[in-house]
Amino acid sequence: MKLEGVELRRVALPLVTPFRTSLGTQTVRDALLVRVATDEGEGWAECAAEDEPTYSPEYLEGAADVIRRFLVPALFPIDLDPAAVAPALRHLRGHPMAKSAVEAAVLDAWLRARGMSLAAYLGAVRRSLPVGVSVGITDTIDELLDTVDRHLAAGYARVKLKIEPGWDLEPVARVRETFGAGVMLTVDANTAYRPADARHLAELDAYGLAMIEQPFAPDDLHAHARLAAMIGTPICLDESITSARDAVTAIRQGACSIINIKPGRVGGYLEARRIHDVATAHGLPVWCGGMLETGLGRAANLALAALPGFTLPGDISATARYYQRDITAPFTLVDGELAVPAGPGIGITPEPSDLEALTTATEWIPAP
Ligand code: OSB
Ligand code: MG
Repeated sequence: MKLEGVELRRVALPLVTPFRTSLGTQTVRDALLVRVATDEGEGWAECAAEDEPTYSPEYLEGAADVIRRFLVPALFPIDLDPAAVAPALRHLRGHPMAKSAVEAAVLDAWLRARGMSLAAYLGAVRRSLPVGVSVGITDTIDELLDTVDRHLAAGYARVKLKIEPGWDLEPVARVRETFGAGVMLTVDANTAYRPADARHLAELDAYGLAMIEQPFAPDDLHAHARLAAMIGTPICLDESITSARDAVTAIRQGACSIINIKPGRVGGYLEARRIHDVATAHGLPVWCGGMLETGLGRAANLALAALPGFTLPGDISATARYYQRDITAPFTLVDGELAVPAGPGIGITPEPSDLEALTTATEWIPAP
């Protein structure tokens, strides 16, 4: 398959409610879409990079720049197939979200041309999945309880509360006492704590959480291993894991017993599958994280999350939890589950009128 050109498209999707985490507050998802044009047809993907480099060092304009200047030029000369993309980009350091988007668009085009779904290609074993919801920090506990109540009524299988110093034990205690022991409840700190906070975090052990996600800095595996040894609640790593090799290192060090896999963070769906494979081989459950994706990213994440080792509900919520208007047809919960797209490639394409209405800029990168 030969690359003929690449379109980079910026879209802006207002969130239905502001999403506040220890990293900041988002009211709009500015996203970067990648459309590859090849001699066998086109493919679409979404870059996970956010507007600002807070969750990850990558950011939207930086990702667009590295795709335009380095990634796409490295792909024009080669005979493209999905497995050839990462090796062709390996000499370019870092930028996993940019690389993941380009690889995912090639995957979509290549699979579409072959009539195969991404789910089937990756090795999916389920046609629909129970999913979770990530609940931002709110101004008041009452507002949090109302939000959680709505999500549980909608059928979500797991609730994740964003926490930070000053918003941890009390919201967790109140959610647990309001909704009972039967609710699968987790917390995500997005690196907001210091190693000296370990004793405080250990108090979360009282609330039967299914995991504590990424309390400490991405490069501090040791602090996570120390906390893991102090408490019974499983530790899950998100920001710390950027490759299958990182996953093995973290597992060997006892820094986590669960991994949140985000394809963008780890450089693509193929590396994501390798992390799934090594985690499963070590007996760890994994789940698919989210980056407030549009329908394009959500479709591909559902395919990944249908692999057998994804035994915990992911941050892949219904469209209505994020956006009033998306660039694709909406994903809806049916009996608490989302369907895994079964059509060729990622199984969905943008709706032209929605795409046009939400687009803020486009750019065409032609063959040299
Ligand atoms: O840490 O999981 C995270 C969103 C943006 C950046 C980081 C994270 C998140 C979420 C949202 O928690 C998950 C979702 O897309 O539903
Ligand atoms: Mg997280």
